[in-house]
Amino acid sequence: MQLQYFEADAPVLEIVEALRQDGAVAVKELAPRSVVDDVASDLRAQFDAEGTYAQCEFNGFKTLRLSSILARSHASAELIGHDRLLEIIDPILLPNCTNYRIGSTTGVEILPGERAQVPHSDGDIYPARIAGLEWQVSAMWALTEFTKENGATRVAIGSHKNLVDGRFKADEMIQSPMPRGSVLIYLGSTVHGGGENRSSAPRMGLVNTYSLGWLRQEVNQYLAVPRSVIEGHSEKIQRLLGYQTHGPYLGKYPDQPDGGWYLGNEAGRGKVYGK
Ligand SMILES: O=C(O)CCC(=O)C(=O)O
Ligand SMILES: [Fe+2]
Repeated sequence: MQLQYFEADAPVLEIVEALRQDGAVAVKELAPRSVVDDVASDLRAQFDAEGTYAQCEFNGFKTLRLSSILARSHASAELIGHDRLLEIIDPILLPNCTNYRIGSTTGVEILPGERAQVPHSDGDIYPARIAGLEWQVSAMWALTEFTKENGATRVAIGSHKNLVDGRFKADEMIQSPMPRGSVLIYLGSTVHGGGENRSSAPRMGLVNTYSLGWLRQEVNQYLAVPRSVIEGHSEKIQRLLGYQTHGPYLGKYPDQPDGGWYLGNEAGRGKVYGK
């Protein structure tokens, strides 16, 4: 079992085909170096100040985490709303929704001495399964280089096709070493987990999930990202965060026109992202 790696300018459809087939794919150095530098430096001190809140058996006790990244790093919007990444996600999610949105944005810094994270499928936050339908897609950006020694994410290739007793099962986990600025994309059903950090330096990543537009988002983004912050982001990011309806009716705000959104474009029957 091997993870397929693509260059940043590889044809989107080839990347999507690999993602569909294997349940995971890596795109090398997709992010501009300056954006990776900015996001990593925005988050670094915050990891130290607030990063222990989610420590537990599942996440480990030597891993720092940060949630609500758009509220912590303006530059993170360039990773979260990266056009090529969204072009890869579109054909996975848009057949089953009119638009999709961010479920969670999480900084993960695995410190030296951390053991491997419990293998899991991120889509298991939703308590049901429909064969062949993905609830969400995850994108893990390497903010430092990911190596086999420092805890590169482990993935079970093909596990998204291995549904046993209502859960996806992994036969074998492989690691996903990749240069800084690369992104590992995996389906909501794909079994994966953070790796063991046997090195002497932290491994920093940013993992964002994108879920079907008619699902409850993993994190309540309307509370997690203050309105004053979201107003400073682009329409694309506002829509991705959920400031739009799904189809004409779902998630309406009073007096909002069908299919519209209420930040920045009161009148808007603007295009639905991805259509
Ligand atoms: O840190 C990693 O490599 C994976 C993290 C992860 O799977 C998660 O937070 O759900
Ligand atoms: Fe995960």
